[in-house]
Amino acid sequence: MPDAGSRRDLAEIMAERRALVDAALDGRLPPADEPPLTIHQAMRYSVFAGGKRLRPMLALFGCEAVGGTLEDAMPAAVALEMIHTYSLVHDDLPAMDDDDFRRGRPTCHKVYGEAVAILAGDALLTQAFRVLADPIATGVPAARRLQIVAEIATAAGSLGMVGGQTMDIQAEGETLEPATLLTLHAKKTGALLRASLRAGGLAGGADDAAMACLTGYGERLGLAFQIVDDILDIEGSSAEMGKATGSDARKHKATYPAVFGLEAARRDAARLLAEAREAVRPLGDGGVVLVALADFVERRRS
Ligand code: GRG
Repeated sequence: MPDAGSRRDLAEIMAERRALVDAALDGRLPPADEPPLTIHQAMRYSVFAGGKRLRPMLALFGCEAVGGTLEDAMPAAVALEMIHTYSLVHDDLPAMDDDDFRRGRPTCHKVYGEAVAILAGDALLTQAFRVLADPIATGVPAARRLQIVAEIATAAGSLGMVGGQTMDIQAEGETLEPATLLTLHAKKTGALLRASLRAGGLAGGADDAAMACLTGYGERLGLAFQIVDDILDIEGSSAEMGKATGSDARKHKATYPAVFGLEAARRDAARLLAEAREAVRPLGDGGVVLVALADFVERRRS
């Protein structure tokens, strides 16, 4: 476990990376004064509403862990945050989770209406792939960039996040088998977190062994992140989370604590994060920030 000093270091590193990611997002989103104004303002409203920027961090740290540069991973980092934001905008719609608050602000459809929120999500997803396809944005070889596109598309689509969201909606009010819940979590939340690490590794030129380390870390961190999210929905404050808490129970959602119990949820999150730290130990010094990031996920309150 890193000491208080290395935790402070991680906070500083994350703040610095966050500023770079936000500047890159700003540069890759159409300006707010570009017609049609409403769609571009809605896209920016949701992207810049806050958020931890966890997926960009994973891509940047994954790339640096295998010897790549921040510039190598920045297109993937930007694309991943655009896709993640689109998923939140659509998830909050009345047809899905019907939430009024996200990232501490009224949700996109509350401000811009449902039609524009749907279109803002669509446009963020599309722009993500525009960023990945931009040849001038990076020195990463074209073959690697194609692998990154495939990696992220697979994770975001019906075999990954969209598939997990479909399972989630269909499971409302149902009692899920433990194995089905694990599949749902792996797809809905885990797939994009895993892809963030792998996209970073691909951008950084990782060999097979290093990719295996990042993949093992990403899979464990992804499930632990979702378990902690489920626990925070029970125990967290809505002020810290920036959205309503207690909504899983209200909506009879299949969650990890509901299926396995709260104590098992806490224990399993801790075990998975310990395994995640172990998975990147072979990367040596390169993996130190990823080890600290696992602590961040364990301690997070939002
Ligand atoms: C609508 C296609 C589609 C997918 C939605 C990710 C998702 C699928 C829904 C979000 C619902 C949810 C609360 C999932 C739990 C885990 C999760 C993804 C939390 C939000 O991610 P954070 O905590 O958010 O990284 P910030 O705001 O910090 O970026």
